[in-house]
Order: sequence, then C-alpha cells, then structure tokens
Amino acid sequence: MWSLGVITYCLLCGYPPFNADTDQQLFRKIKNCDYEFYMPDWAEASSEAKDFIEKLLQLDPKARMTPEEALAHPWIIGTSSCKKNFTAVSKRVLSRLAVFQKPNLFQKQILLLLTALLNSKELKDIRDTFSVIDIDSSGTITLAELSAAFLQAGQEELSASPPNLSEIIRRVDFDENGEINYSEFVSGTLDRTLLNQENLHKVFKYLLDGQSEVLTYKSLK
Ligand SMILES: [Ca+2]
Ligand SMILES: [Ca+2]
Repeated sequence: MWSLGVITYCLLCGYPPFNADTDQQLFRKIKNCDYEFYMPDWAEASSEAKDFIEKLLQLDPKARMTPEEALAHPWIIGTSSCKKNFTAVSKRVLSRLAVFQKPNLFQKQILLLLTALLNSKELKDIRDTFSVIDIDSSGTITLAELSAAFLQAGQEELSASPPNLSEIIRRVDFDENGEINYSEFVSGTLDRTLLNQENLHKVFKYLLDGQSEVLTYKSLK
C-alpha cells in the first residue's frame, strides 16, 4: 500500500515523493516519510487526492490504509458520482439500517426466511442500495464501505442520529463474520410494510409445508 502511495504521487505530479542528491539522503527521507506537496505542481490536485496519498504514505503499516479502505476512499469513489447514486430511496433504506435493532434468534430466522421468500420487485430498492454500498462488488458490506456510504449519503439527511457504524454492523451481522451479506442487509432494511399478514402467512405456510431447512428445532434451542 506504501508503493501505491508513491505511484499515485508520481502519477499526479510527474516525479517521486522522495528525492535527494545522494542515496544516503534519500533513504533518510524515506525513513522519516519526509515529503511535501510542492507548489505550484500540486495546486490543481484535490484535497481528496492528497488525503489518499497521505493515508498511504504512513510509516507505521498499521496506520496505513488497507486495500479495502483505499477502495472506499472518497477520491476513488468519486463524491459526485456516488452522491448521484444515493437517491432518496437509497437514503431511506440506509436510515432503516441505522435504527435496526438486534433481533432474537426466532426473529432472525423469520427475517431470513422472509428475505428468501419475497419477490425481486419487493426487494428492488434494497438490492439497488446494496449494490451502491458494496463498492468492490464482493457481495458483502464492510465497515469501510458502510462508513463511505453514510459519508456519501450525507448523515444529516438520514433520520438516525450519527450512527455508531460498528454497532450497526454488530446488530445485523447474524453470522458474526464482521461483514453484512445480502440476506443480512435485506433483514436489516426491510420496510415494515412488508411485514404484513400476507407475507407472514407465506413464511408460516413454508414452515408448515415442511420445506424449511432454515428454521429447525435444533436451531431454536
Ligand atoms: Ca464489499
Ligand atoms: Ca455477516
């Protein structure tokens, strides 16, 4: 990731971040992470671009951006294009996730089952929002991606107060792998109007027909 910072710096100004007359001076500069954004070369560069480089050129590897964080960085996402994708509908979906309360085991199983039984039209808004948030199309939403989503959607426009993102993930991360998969996302963002009698009837009919491999006596114990 350090190299990516160096390459990005070179691409934006045409020379490397660390320069010196002798190798000894060069190594000292690298070891001290001693570089600058020289003017006027960097006058046209955006603050996001500089922030991207600064977060990669960190001496401590633990402080450096991870590949995942780099992919979710505003400079990579492109603020304007992302904002365009966050429609009012997507913001409403995100708002529901922000206030989702951790369900008990029974509720969790019903939600997951309902998620599988709803038709694609009913889930369109949620599916579209998931694909906007899942920047790298990995099929799961990470903390970095969720963080970027709330940033880009504009927290002030969401109904929830500034959310604790780790807590949001903890509530909806049913399989506790630290990321939100599609089923978990649907469970956490279902419009309450979908929890109607007709849909709940579908769930119980499914269970009564004995087709369920999701809800079992063992899983409820
Ligand atoms: Ca992802
Ligand atoms: Ca998960």
